[in-house]
Amino acid sequence: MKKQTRSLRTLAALGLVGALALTGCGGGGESGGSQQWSLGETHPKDYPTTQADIWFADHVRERTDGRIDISVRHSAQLGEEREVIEQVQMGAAQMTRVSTAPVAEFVPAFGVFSMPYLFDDEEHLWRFLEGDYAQGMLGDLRESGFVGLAYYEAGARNFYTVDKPITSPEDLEGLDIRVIEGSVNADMVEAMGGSPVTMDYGEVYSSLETGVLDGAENNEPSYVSSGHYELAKHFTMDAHQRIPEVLMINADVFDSLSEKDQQLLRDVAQESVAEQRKLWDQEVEESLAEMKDAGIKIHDVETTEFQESVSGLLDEARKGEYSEVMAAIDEVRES
Ligand code: GTR
Repeated sequence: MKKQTRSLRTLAALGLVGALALTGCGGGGESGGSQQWSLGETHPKDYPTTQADIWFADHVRERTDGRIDISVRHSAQLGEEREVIEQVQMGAAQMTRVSTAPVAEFVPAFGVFSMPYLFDDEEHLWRFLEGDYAQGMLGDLRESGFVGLAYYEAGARNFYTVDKPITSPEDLEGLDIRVIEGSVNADMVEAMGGSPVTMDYGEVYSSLETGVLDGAENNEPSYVSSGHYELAKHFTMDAHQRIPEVLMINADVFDSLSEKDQQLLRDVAQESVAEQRKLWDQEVEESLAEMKDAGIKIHDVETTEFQESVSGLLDEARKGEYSEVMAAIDEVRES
């Protein structure tokens, strides 16, 4: 039943988006006509990523004199992240802003961003994201039909639970914890001793409500804006992951543009990063204030035990498929 509902929704989205794209696809040349694109976004309108998407769309529209007209379809109007990525891959939607976690299902190299305790802090993450290696990874998205335009900030992910507070990895034992798509995320919770449940973001609220889940994990802005804080009132500051977001476009759509417009899209996307990061910092502060007002029990924990519980996972990754990228991340740490 769930599957059927989901595929019907995808079909509806495809029909709608396909029609939208066709009305405007006058070749996208600079000789007139406008391209109408859809940009899929899971978060509500006032969320920092959505606001940055809108900033990007407004500046692209302005700087192309309306030749490229991007409509930001926020609040998961086009479906959950995985389906939206598929739509962009097929060209049914043109762009999306998603977490790099589900992108790993399409381009496995992106799974590295889900590795726990990979980055020391936000500064370490951004020194890596702004460097050649990570910028090159945006280009690697092409192997699956995308062009990556920019990374956005998504803070640190933390556990939150309905009944039992998590103060050490042992507390996760026997708990069903929702994880974001991408196998590394399930491996992480398993290594810590919990039972991972991979589930769409949009299903987490009702699953916390009905007891299908004992908890989930996310950054403060998502925890608050999704309403999960109304149901899971223990929030553990364990900062187990820093998974950046990515803004990407269908590669054929991108290739159909003039070189000038391609550069313009890249430039505006890179410029939107500063805007997104500024909004992000504000939103984290506001979310923490809302959490306090709502009486959320915030557990400040020592992360050593959490880190130790996943050290095997990291060691394996360092020797295996992520050896090169993790060496690059370590190098940035030491530089
Ligand atoms: C948020 C992220 C979303 C989505 C969500 C999730 O932090 O911004 O794109 O991936 O997490 O947990 O599914």
